[in-house]
Amino acid sequence: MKNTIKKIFSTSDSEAIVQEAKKQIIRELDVPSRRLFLQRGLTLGGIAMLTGCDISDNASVETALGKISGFNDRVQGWLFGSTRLAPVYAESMITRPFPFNAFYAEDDAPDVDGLAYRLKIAGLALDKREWSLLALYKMAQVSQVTRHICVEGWSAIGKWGGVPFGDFLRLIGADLTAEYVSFKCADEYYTSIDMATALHPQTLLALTYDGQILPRKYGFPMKLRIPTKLGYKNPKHIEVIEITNKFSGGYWEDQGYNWFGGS
Ligand SMILES: Nc1nc2c(c(=O)[nH]1)N[C@H]1C(S)=C(S)[C@@H](COP(=O)(O)O)O[C@H]1N2
Ligand SMILES: [Mo]
Repeated sequence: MKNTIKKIFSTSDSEAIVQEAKKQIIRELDVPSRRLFLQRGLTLGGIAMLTGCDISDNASVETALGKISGFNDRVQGWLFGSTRLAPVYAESMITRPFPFNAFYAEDDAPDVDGLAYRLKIAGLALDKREWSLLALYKMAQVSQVTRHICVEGWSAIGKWGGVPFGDFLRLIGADLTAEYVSFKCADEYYTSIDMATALHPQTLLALTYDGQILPRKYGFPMKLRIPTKLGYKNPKHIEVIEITNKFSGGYWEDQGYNWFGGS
């Protein structure tokens, strides 16, 4: 994003500025919203209206571009209402072996001590007691076979089991009118999601993978499995869950990935 802005600023031709801004805007939109725009006809005037910026001059291009990602979050929030279900698959379609991905190599995945582990609850919840792994395992579980889509260009079908996250949030007396739920992980990873996604019926506090206790590489002891979102919105090795009205971004989101990250 920064390089493109520099490129825009270094050109003196205003038509070139507009064209470059338009290309950047299209690149910034995720596939579903891009499709929507193409259907409705993407015009620069439309973009200017939506961002509230006149993008015909240099100074306002930066402001307009800065607003695109937030705008994209709102479009996606509207496109992917909390009732839209992700496709589910037959067990025979599970991808074996299921890929590992993280910002480090598989051998460096955190080695969390399951006995000492305590899940911490922070922010807007009535019951902020810590959870042992055993207490989590005792809760009613469901499982589902869904597709994980990574923004890096691969997807794979897997089977995750665990507690519907909405059930868990209700159980701890979370403020369901709060804007966000954010996650801190054992490996310095972090992300946050909107409350509608947290309450989505397919969003799981996942404790198992393919019928086994969640393996270390896939996020032991616990991850959030959100089949309506891209891979980077699915935090592994969760240590702290916070219910909050404060926006807190995410590991990849803070480096430019779209925050909503719908799939
Ligand atoms: N804690 C943690 N969670 C994470 C990541 C990470 O590096 N650390 N990477 C994310 C990304 S980009 C992807 S694609 C998935 C990969 O999950 P998998 O290893 O189960 O395939 O985890 C997501 N959650
Ligand atoms: Mo990813």
